[in-house]
Amino acid sequence: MKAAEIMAQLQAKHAEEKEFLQAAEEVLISIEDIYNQHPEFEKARIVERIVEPDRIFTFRVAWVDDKGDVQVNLGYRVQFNSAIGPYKGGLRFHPKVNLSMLKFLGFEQIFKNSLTTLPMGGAKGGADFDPVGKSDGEIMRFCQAFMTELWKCIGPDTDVPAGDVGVGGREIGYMYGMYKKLAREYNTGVLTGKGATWGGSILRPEATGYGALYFLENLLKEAGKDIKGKKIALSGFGNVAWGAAKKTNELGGQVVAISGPDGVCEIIDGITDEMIDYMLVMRSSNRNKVQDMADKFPAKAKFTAGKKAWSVKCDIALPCAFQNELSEDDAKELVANGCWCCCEVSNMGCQPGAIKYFQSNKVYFAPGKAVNAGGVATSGLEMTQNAAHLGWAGEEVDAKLHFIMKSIHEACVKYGRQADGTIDYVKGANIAGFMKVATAMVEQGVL
Ligand code: 2IT
Repeated sequence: MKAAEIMAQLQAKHAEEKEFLQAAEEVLISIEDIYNQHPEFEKARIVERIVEPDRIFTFRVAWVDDKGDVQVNLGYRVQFNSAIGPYKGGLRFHPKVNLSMLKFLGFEQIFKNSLTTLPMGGAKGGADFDPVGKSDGEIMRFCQAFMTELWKCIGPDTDVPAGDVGVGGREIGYMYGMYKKLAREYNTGVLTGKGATWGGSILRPEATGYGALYFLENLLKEAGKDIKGKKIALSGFGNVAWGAAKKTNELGGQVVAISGPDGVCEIIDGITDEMIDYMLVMRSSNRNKVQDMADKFPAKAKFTAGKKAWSVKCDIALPCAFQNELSEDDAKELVANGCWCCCEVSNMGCQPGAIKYFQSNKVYFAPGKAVNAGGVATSGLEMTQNAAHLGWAGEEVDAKLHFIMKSIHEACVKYGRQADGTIDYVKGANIAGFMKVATAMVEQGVL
């Protein structure tokens, strides 16, 4: 297999799908050498098959807004790969959602889910619906309309969606309600990220951020370092940034920045628990403005319009918002300001030029599919609880999450250790995730 040749074919076939091509290229370059040491992969054309989804559903979502006007959105579910288990992955509601975005996210999910140690295939879905400024009633009607199509594609043992950008506990609740009504099936395991009183994992809301901090702890330990007193810049203020901020405080780090589409809030003397709680209020307001934090806590947060979190001096950068949110110029600014570690918590949060710049400047860098896998891993634990009709205490879920993040870190080290002793976490994560899926595909025949 030659990564460049496969990429040329993909470019020709899917020229418009920039994000998907970016995600595919990173994986193909990482796995090229090890793939070519396995003739059984080449014989089974694993790479040609793994880059095409099993199937894609697209559908119209029509709903009525508060003014009585009809709105029309596009809904999707990309079922990418089922080699190691039922399809699993989030739903994203965002005006920029398109097939390229969901194919990149579904593709990433294959390897991420494989890294979790749990049996889950890869999928992603969503809609080009913009939650900003929508009322609770509009959110409910949209979620219900979306589910009137999606329900036929999913099921507790076939495909299990969850939240992503724009989809949290409230949306999962509305979608589950409509699923239950349409399917006349009362198995809560069809969606994860549910409310804690009706089958949700106690720790799912925190899990992506907590898992990322556990991964970071493992990375720092490997590097002979510690998180205590380190300045951490986070981007976003949504569910993922919230969990990361909570755990940073608990472990003795200091959050120095959060951000939003409107700009950055520099946090003076670290974020407080009250401010972390306020992130939830800001999110549920659907205003999407980080300036609200500075308005509420003027002595603690200084807002600058139009700037990113990467303009604030820090030791460790944690992108927690959106793909490609950290550019090569941002990486240069971070490094010039003394940043020496970056863990992607968002999916593909760093542009390829930023990753190259970090790696060539000896900045510890780890990719989203390893760092943020605690979210989907906890979804996997939620599925297990639902299938067994029981609930686990938060401590039990947390212990399992700790173990999973440690295992993911070990897998990255195993496959990413370079001749000079350093660890290429991008290569390590991609190879470790790929090997399991490729082996399963070979064993299951040509499909
Ligand atoms: O990107 C992700 O891993 C998620 N949005 C979570 C997916 C899940 O099924 O919990």
